[in-house]
Order: sequence, then C-alpha cells, then structure tokens
Amino acid sequence: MGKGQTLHAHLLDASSNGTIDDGLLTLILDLVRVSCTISDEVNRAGLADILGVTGERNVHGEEVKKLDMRANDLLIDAMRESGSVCGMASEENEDAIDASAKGESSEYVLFFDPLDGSSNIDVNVSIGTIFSIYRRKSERGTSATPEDYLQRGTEQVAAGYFVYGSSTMLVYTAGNGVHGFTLDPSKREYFLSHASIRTPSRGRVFSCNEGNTNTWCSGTQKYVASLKASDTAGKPYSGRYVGSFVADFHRNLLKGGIFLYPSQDQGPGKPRKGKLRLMYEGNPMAMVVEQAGGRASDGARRIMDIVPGEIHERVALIIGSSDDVEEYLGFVK
Ligand code: P6P
Repeated sequence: MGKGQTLHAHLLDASSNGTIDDGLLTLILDLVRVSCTISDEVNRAGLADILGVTGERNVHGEEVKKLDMRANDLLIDAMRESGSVCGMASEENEDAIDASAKGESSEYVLFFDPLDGSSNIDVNVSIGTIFSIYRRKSERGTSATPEDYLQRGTEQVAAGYFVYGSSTMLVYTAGNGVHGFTLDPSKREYFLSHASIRTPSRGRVFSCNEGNTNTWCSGTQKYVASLKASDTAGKPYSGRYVGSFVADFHRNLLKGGIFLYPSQDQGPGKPRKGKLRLMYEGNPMAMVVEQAGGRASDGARRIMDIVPGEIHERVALIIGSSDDVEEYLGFVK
C-alpha cells in the first residue's frame, strides 16, 4: 500500500485480497462519487450568494436546498440508482428508506449522517459525512427489515467518514486497519495520505462543550476538572472543541485526545439523555477508533456492544485515545 496510491487501486487490492467483496466495493465507490459532489458544493457554499442564489431559486431557476438536505438527496439517489443497498437510514429521515427494486438483491444496509455539523457551514468550519455499513440478516430479494437495521456496532462490515475541511479526506475501515485518503479535486480522485492510522494511546487534548458542565454527572465533572489541573504529569490538557463531531474526532484520531458528549441531566424524575446518535455517529466512529487502537464507551458500555432499540437512538459518547477513555471510566464507574 504505497503512499499516494489512488483510492481505486487501494480498493481493488482490498477486493482481490478478500477484505471487501464486489458489492461492498460498489457501495464504497458510490459513497466516494457522491462525496466529490458534496465537497465541491460545500466549498462553493460561501459563493452561493455571490453567484446569485437568492432565497429558494438559483441562477438556473433550480430550487436551492439546504446543503444537508442536498447531501441527503445525493446519497439516497446514488444508492437507489446503483442498487448497492437493500435499505438506508439517514439522520435526515425519520423512517428507514426502502431500496430500489435493483437494491433488493443487495447484501448491504447503509446508515449515514449526510452532513454532520452542517450548522458550521456558514462560519467556514469543517463538516463531514459519516457512514456505517452492515450485512443484511434477512433473505435477499426484498427491502431491508427491522432486524437488518437494529444490529450491534460489532456487526458493521465497514465504516468511516468524509471530512470537508482545508482538504477533503476519506477515513475508513473495513475491519483491516484504518486508512486515510486526500482528495485531489482537479482529478476527482482520492490519494492515500494516511496509511494504517494508529491513534496515540494518550493525547493532551479534551473536546467537550463545557457549557453543559452542570448537566453532567459528578464523575464527569471531576474528570474534566482533573484535566485542567497541573498537579499530575502530562496535565493540564488543552481544550479543543470545534462543535463539529467529524472535525473534533479526526483531529483527536491523528493527534490523540478524548471527545466527550456525556449524558445530560434532563431535570427531576427524567432519565439522563445523550445527544449523539448511536447508529450513524457513535458506531461508525467507534469502529474506526477501535481499529486504530482507541476506545469508545457510553460511560458504562462499549459503544459497539449496545443493542439499538431504534435507528435514531441517542447515546452518551466518550471516544478517543484508549488510556484517556480508561481514565475517564475510572471517574464514572
Ligand atoms: P453542541 C453537530 O450538530 C453535532 O451533532 C456534532 O457534530 C457536534 O459534535 C455536536 O452536535 C455539537 O453539539 O451541543 O456542543 O452544539
């Protein structure tokens, strides 16, 4: 796997060595193709006003969609057109999305967050597309059934994300390590830039929204306070919080660190609640981070062991360098 190898060459190698089969290869290539369009439109979003996009119509008289809905439509249309999935679930759609007739013979079910952090587009902060892929449990030849969707994260066959930042990258795993590719927009081709990513066992960065401190359990409050103290080796940590999960996760994956979105107190008599979504934020990033040597927990359970009750299930998420997550668990157990 030489640095600079194209993503296509990498995927063909993975296909020939049996890491991915033809159906998964087709699905990943569909995602890659759509990501190039999303990247282009995200990077031009700021120009929209200048280009005469006013209100609901652009200069061509076409309806202007919010970019997250646009990304959602692009992904759904591409998957239905290619028939690469037997069912999809998106952060943007309340219900699961049936396959096209062609897709009913597919082995694969896809979850995605089409444009996570999209509220940051207007302030030019990196955002991303997160995806998670499962093999169906039901017989081929029909649309996916609830048992196909409600699988543990350990059942994922592939997962990853596109990050639209200073450059556009794909970071993915198919269970055989984590690999990062950077897009050359002039060629609409990704090139291997981060081979076999391993996340440091300990970082010096913590990422969380400290505005929520009063909703956290006392163990979390004590843990975050301990990161700021200077009475132990390696402390204080630096706080880095972009407010775009893909951007925060990606930085911590490469440099080391811990991202925390703990469960929040909802008031007397109400259960504590997480914000992030298990199936298209927690599980895919948990597969990536574990494949890179890190850990992902909800504070009590390994994220990928959680049996989902519904496709939009929320979860507390503590994810990143293994020693940092371990240290956090010591404060809350
Ligand atoms: P808060 C973006 O809306 C998002 O889903 C994640 O990308 C991000 O990490 C989180 O919410 C930010 O949430 O409550 O800190 O604004």
